[in-house]
Amino acid sequence: MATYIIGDLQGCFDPLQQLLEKINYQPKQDELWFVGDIVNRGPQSLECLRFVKSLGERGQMVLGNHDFHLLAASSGLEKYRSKSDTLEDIFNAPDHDELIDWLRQQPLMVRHPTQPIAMVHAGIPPQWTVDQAAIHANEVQQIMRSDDWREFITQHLFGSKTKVWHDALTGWERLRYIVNAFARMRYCNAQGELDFDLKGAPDKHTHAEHQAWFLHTNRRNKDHEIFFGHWSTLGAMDAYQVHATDTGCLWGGQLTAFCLETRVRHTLNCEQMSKPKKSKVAKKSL
Ligand SMILES: [Mn+2]
Repeated sequence: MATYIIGDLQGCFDPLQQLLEKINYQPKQDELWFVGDIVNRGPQSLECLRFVKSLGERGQMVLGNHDFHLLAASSGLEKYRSKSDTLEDIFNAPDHDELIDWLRQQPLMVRHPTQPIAMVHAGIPPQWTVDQAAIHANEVQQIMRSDDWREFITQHLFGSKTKVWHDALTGWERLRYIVNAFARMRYCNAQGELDFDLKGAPDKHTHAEHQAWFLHTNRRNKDHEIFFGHWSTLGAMDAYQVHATDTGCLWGGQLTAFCLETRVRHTLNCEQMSKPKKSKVAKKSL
C-alpha cells in the first residue's frame, strides 16, 4: 500500500492518468491525496472532479482557492465568472449538483492518522499549532456543510479585507481569514498578517517582515511535516519541514506525486495547458 500526495491538478486529467500509470498506481490498495486546486484553467476540470470524488475512502483532498472559486461560480452569479475559467463542462454536467455538493464538504486540512503529517492547499500560518489549525479548519468545514454555505461563499468569503488574525475574531471575518490562510496565503508576518501582493519566490524578500509562511523561525507548526501546493514558482521543495508539491503542470512544468512511504518524488513532464497570465484576474476571484 502506498500513499501519494499529488500536486495541483487544475484540470490536467490526462497528465494525472499518465503519472498514475508511471507509478503503477493500484486503485484497490493505494491512497491518493490531492493538495487542492483540482479544477480550473486546464482543459479537463470535470474529469478531475469526477475522478477525485470517485476515489471514496481511497482519496483525500483539501480545498484550494480555485475549488472555492468553482463553488462560488456554480451559484450562477456572473460576478464569479472569469474569462480564464475552464469550468463550463462542470456547469453543464448532468451530475453538477452532486459534484458541487460533494466538493463543498471537503476539508481545508487533512492529517495523517498516525504520523505528524498534514496537508493543506497554501499553508498554515505561523501562529497556529497543527492542533489549533485543525480546530479552525473545522470551523469552516462546519459552515460549508451547513445550509449557510452558499451565503458564506457568495456574500462573505471573497476579498482581501481580513488579513490579520486575532483569537477574538468572530463571524464571517473569522471564517474569511481562515480560508485565506489555508487556501491562498504565500507571505505573512510572524503573527500571521497576510500579504497578498507578494507572489514571487521567497529569496527576493529575505529581510522583509513578510516572509514565506514556512520561513518564520518561531512557526508553531514545525513539529509536523506540512505538504502544500498553490505556489508553482517555488517548484519542488523539501526543506523547513514542508514539502511544496505544485510543480506547475498547467504551465508546462511537472505533475508531482510524493510517496509518503518511500519518500520518493515521482514526476511527469507536462505540456503547457495554459499560458501564464499577464492581466489581472476577475475582481471576485480569490
Ligand atoms: Mn491555489
